[in-house]
Amino acid sequence: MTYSKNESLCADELASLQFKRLKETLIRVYNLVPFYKEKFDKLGIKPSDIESLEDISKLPFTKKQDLRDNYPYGLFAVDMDQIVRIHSSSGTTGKPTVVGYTEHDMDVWSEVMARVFTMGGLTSKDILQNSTGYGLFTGGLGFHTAAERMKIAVIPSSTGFTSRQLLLLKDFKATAITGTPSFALHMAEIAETEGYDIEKDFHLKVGFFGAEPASKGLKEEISKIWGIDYVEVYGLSEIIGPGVASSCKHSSLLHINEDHFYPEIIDPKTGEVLPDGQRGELVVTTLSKQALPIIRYRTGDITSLTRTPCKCGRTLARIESIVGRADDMLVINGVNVFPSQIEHVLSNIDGITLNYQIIAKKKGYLDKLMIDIELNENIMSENIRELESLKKSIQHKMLNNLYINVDVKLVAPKSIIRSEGKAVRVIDKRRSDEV
Ligand code: DLL
Repeated sequence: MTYSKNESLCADELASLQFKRLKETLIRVYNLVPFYKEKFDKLGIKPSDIESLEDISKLPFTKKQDLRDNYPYGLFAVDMDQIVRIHSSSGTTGKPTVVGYTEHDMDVWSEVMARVFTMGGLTSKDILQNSTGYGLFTGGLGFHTAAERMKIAVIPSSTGFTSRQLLLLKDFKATAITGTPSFALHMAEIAETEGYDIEKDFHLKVGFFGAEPASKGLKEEISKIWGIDYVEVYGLSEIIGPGVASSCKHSSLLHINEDHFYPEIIDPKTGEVLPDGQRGELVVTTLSKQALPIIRYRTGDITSLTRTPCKCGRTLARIESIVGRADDMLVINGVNVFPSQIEHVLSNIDGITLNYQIIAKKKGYLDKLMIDIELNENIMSENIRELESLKKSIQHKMLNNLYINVDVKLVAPKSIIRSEGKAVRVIDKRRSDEV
């Protein structure tokens, strides 16, 4: 079953809808967003020069930095009185990326998310425990709005507070759950230590997981432990939030809602468009967004695209699960963190140097971020209380700026190994720690 007829259009119908929407989007950005007018003019391109979908490769890319440079509303194509929702992510230099939605955009978002729920078999008879973070992050409210649209009883439990989540799960008899894959496993672990019988105490049949990478093994484990179908959800705030793509019951590949989000795979080094089946960086152009239309957004996510038919009957192209990132962004329990953000926070603190090392590890099923930071020679203090308070203040600043808990270790000057070439700032041990 599909939610919308656009999920199973024939190739010609889809292409003509995409092209019509692309033209509207190009006219919109050219006339309403000075950033795009300038970029197009520099390349000598007018919207009318784009005569086919393939011509999209003539258009310039948009990068995360472009959103930051135009903070907060510089890339919006509507007046503020049209905006009904604002979300935002943490920023590299204190400047977050800000995304806005008109009523129409909210409608598109809840529609694509309703497609996701339909893929997982949800109907108005279901009860959904939404264990995804609410707030500026697009996850929680992205799921929530679509659940209300489908008249699903939604429990806005947000993330964290594991014992309470388990209590709700049992007593409120949720049939479906959302969250990050790592939180799903963490919950299962706590359920076991707290003496729950997962099979008897809970009523879940399906889970919707995303916001961070999960290996095939991890997904299978979650399905097995909870006894549920695993629907993978992919998305990013700059494009809309969750709901850009999701997996159906017939395969682990994710159908991309390409009637709204036009996908391309490029070579991240040359920018050249790659053929179907080849891995590269996913680039997305929004086809129906009003508030923040984006042309050829470089997601940084590495995947491949296939147009082979799927047993479910949807004709939408599919991407494989994200296999990595083209840049150095870390995804920590669903929260995006760039090493440069960490360095920015550290650069404003007295008593430490900028010789540091970031270590990402697994603690149980959750991600843990640790930072070893060299103390400044002058502050090298024997006073444990002073050091403890410095450490706490750094941890506090990290939480305020990056929205994650970081475990800080202050180490002696010159104790972090220097490398001859590029400094090794990040050690990601999560793959080897994987359970
Ligand atoms: O993570 C939106 C989302 C919320 C998706 C809930 C799914 C579920 P951002 O915070 O902007 O938005 O982060 C986007 O997270 O570029 C990927 O690197 C990563 N990501 C998102 N979904 C997946 C996934 C939300 N299924 C960034 N697998 C993206 C791997 C994912 N990585």
